[in-house]
Amino acid sequence: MPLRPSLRLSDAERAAWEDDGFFLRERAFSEDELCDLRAAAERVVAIAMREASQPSADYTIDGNRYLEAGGATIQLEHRAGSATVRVIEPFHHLDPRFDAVLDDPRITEPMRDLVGQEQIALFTDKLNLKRPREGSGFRFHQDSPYWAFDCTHLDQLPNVMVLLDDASPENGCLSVVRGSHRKGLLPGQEGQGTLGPLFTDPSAFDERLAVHAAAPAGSLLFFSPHTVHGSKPNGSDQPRRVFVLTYQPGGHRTFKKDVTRDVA
Ligand SMILES: O=C(O)CCC(=O)C(=O)O
Repeated sequence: MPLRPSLRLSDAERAAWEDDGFFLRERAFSEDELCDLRAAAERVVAIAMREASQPSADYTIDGNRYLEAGGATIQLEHRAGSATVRVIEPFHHLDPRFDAVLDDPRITEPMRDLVGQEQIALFTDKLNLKRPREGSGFRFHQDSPYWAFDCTHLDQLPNVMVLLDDASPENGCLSVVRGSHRKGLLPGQEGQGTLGPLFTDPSAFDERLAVHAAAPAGSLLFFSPHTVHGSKPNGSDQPRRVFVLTYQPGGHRTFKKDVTRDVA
């Protein structure tokens, strides 16, 4: 008998991955680890804000502001004039705690099964913050269209979202659409701004199949690059902080930088 249960996929998880395009592992990280990770997340935000005072680029797309600084793309909150950070991609290089988490077996063991290879590498990493009463929503989309021009192994880019706070519909947890991954890349929206084509055409999936990925802090949501997902704004007094890691077969460069970050 093994001393601890295998971290690899169970039959039920494999079936959920194929049928639904996602599955959840609740409370994979302990409260002590979460304290540590939340503190690291806030250190990353502080570094990003400091770096953002001298960005190498500062631009607006469809009304949202982006800064290139500290080796990352920093997206600010959508409210006009806000200086609050909404997304940092990539972010793991800004704190050693996050570089270490990339090799955590609770993440990488299931990822080897989902990528379909023993040797895996990081593809991209995002810190997504929704501050109380300010955190903005994200319309339904797939991740695969964002990556389609830069990657030839689109079907081998599984995501894991690590919840740093309890996530609920009130604080803007992710919604995932059951079975929406099955047809691969879906059409985007026309006439909805520059980024419109990256948001999934509502007639291409059944929104009634969307479920809230509400779960306690420390939980892991694994989801396919083709799974349609989105989230509502944070209307609550509680933060909703997460980070999302995307893996790929070993030996390939990351999405935003010409470096390879193989998993140990
Ligand atoms: O932060 C969120 O709720 C949405 C994030 C998301 O959809 C993404 O990073 O692709």
